[in-house]
Amino acid sequence: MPGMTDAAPDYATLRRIGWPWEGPAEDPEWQALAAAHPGSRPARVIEQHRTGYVLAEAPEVGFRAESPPEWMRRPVFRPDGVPAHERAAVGDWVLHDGRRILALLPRRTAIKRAAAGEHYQQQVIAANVDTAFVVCGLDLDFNPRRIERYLLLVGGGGVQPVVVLTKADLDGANAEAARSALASVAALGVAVGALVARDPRAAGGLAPWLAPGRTGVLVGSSGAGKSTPTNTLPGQARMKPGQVRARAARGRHTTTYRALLALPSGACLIDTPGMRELKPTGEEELADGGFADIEALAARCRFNDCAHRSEPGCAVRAAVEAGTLDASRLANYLKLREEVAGAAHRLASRLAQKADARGPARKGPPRPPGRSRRRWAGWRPALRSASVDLPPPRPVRLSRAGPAAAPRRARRCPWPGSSRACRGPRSAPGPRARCG
Ligand SMILES: Nc1nc2c(ncn2[C@@H]2O[C@H](COP(=O)(O)OP(=O)(O)OP(=O)(O)O)[C@@H](O)[C@H]2O)c(=O)[nH]1
Ligand SMILES: [Mg+2]
Ligand SMILES: [Zn+2]
Repeated sequence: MPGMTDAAPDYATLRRIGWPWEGPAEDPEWQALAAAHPGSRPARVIEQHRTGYVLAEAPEVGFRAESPPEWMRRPVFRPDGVPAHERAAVGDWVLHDGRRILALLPRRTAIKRAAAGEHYQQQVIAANVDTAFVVCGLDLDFNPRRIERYLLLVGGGGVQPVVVLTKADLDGANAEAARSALASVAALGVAVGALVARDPRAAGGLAPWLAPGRTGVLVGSSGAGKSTPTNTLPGQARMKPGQVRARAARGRHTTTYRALLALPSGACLIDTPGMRELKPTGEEELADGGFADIEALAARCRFNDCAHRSEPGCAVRAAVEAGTLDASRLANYLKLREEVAGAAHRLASRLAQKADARGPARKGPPRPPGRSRRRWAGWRPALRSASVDLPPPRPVRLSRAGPAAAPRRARRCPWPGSSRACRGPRSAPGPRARCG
């Protein structure tokens, strides 16, 4: 906060908004940044507006902070520019001097999408989150293909997805039919639950994933019922009027910016505005994004480059014919695979341009930007609320492990020499090799 930069950070209080350690940062990259900014303090981004950020060092005590000058320029993939995804987003930890943000601390997870527009950009939807609640109404909003798209972006960011079907109370809502439409996703270990978001007990249904120190994010289309449970969370005051904008025509409130709420449980929950476009960034792995079963089948096709359309010996089409794979899910997989490949191509050419513009002074090829990490991915929540209709949490990985998973074919890494874990080219299933 302004004028408070000389006191040491209060880590016990920071922990209530998700600080990952008992005391000072234990991550060497965080330590190095702190050393580079003597006198700076860590804070979490709790609100992200078009005009700037609100940071917090404690629950419910936010303060506005200016962005670094280089973030005020148009985001570009140029040596002198900072692309959008390398700027802070809600959920990020930053270093500040009480007035201005000095540095963005490395993320452990990030849910990203490709930003709309002519030039390739990535937009961070939420950073440092453990669980993403993919909220979908059991009304006209219900669309398994759209949920699969969300799972690709969520799983691709190293975040555990949970599908939350709302409006189970509406006439015509058929939770059972919805569950069976999502059976393949549930079989990969994704919890799928239905609830009435308006029911005060609904928020309890999310509690198993909101243990102390954890951060969840609500994503889904506008009107799906993302904000409604945040108003009924135990001990949670209703959203302040300033946080929502009345949508007079339909008489409801639309969230207009991303905001992090510190819950009395010690967890954090990020509410986001509804998203219309969900384009992959090109960094996603389809196997981690809810298609591990199809990727495993694809490894058994006769041809390495099988397009799963009309080739002989295609194990994927055989599964459709045998009735074990839904044809529309396969069509969605093929569409998303093409989008991921297209985005990966655009990303690679942006990185190459950036490296060229830097000139020969820089050693080695470019690093993939802002790659999310899974450093703390092994966590499993232990709590379970009895009053709701959500199954218990399951492990993070969406891939089907064990003998069912076919061996992946090795391919060359597009970013050799990178110190980050490389996930291989995105256009087809590949190994999670470490570059070197
Ligand atoms: N009947 C019923 N209505 C619900 C339920 N959940 C949400 N609603 C209603 O749906 C409308 C939209 O809910 P919100 O929670 O504001 O939706 P949102 O996903 O936050 O929407 P955006 O902020 O625009 O992205 C409100 O009028 C809610 O009262 C539910 O489970 N059952
Ligand atoms: Mg909302
Ligand atoms: Zn095939």
